[in-house]
Amino acid sequence: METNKKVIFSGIQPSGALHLGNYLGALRNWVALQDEYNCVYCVVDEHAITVRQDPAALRRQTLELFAQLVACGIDPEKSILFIQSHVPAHAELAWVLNCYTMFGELSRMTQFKDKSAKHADNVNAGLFTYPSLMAADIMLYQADLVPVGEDQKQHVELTRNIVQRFNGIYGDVFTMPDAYIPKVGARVMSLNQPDSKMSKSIPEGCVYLMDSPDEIMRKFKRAITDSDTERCVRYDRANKPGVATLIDIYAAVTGKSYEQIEEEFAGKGYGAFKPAVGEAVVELLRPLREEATRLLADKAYLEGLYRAGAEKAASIAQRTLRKVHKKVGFLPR
Ligand code: ATP
Ligand code: LTN
Repeated sequence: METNKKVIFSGIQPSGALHLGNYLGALRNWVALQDEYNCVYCVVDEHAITVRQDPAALRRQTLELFAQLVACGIDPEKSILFIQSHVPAHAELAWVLNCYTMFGELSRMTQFKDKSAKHADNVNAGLFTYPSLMAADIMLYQADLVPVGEDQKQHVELTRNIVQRFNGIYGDVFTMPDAYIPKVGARVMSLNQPDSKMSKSIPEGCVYLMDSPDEIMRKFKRAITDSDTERCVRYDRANKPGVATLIDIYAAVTGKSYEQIEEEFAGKGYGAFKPAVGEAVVELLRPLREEATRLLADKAYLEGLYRAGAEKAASIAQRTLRKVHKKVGFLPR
């Protein structure tokens, strides 16, 4: 890694297919930041098993996600791209950090509360300590910035607390990271439940990167708008949440402001607006889907990429882990 550049770290779970929320909220930034920073990007399969996964499906989704990240523009020559379980230092540092993370802190995490309500039959210790593994991911690479969607802000805040606590005891071991949240696209909402974030757990309202153009158009045509009689394209999140969701997506995809969008569709109604948003998304995703399909046909090439990525990641991670082991008082190997 070049020494004069700041470090970026981010991760994404292979727990399902990549969707428009992931792309606009996080991935697009991952790509944009590659020239200016030393970027380290990770497919976090260890995080994914905090909820039950089918092993064959997890393997397939991990490879597919890896290919999709490359297709979206993560360049393995510029950035380090790897799979979390291939670098054992993540699990090793997470154990140490668990001993510097408080039960009360973890209990306050909204993702833990949400996921333990959703998976009430499997509230396992990994789901609870998930944020210490995420902190380990970030801290191993001494990351300055963590590009994520709004929902992950609380986890980055917790990481900051752990850094402060650890450094307070042992001196300057870790860099203090900051969350990097985009201005548009930070929280893409579900097309059919506009008060929930777009998520693979609500598949009807979720547009996947690999959806066919027909499927994307179908989802946008069925998107919830509202029943007011004026049927006018105007941004009003409180009273017209469905329309606001579509305007937000259109703004994030085209770069237009709310005012420009309202003007563009003045007097046209939802019948024209919904397919226009659909078409913009189809064109955004088309080249990404085609490139991912092409890459997935060459498994040997992808294997070569993730092996090389893990090697580069491990050498940085190992350096931090050795330092930590020394600080906490483990005998050197
Ligand atoms: P899901 O809710 O679909 O299970 P997730 O948040 O559990 O998604 P990841 O796939 O790990 O899981 O998310 C990867 C990145 O995408 C994170 O940075 C997250 O903040 C971002 N992200 C996820 N959903 C959205 C959304 N609807 N809008 C904006 N960003 C999002
Ligand atoms: N918790 C995140 C995924 C994640 C991550 C990370 C993001 C795991 N480790 C490190 C940024 C940095 C999620 O659920 N989206």
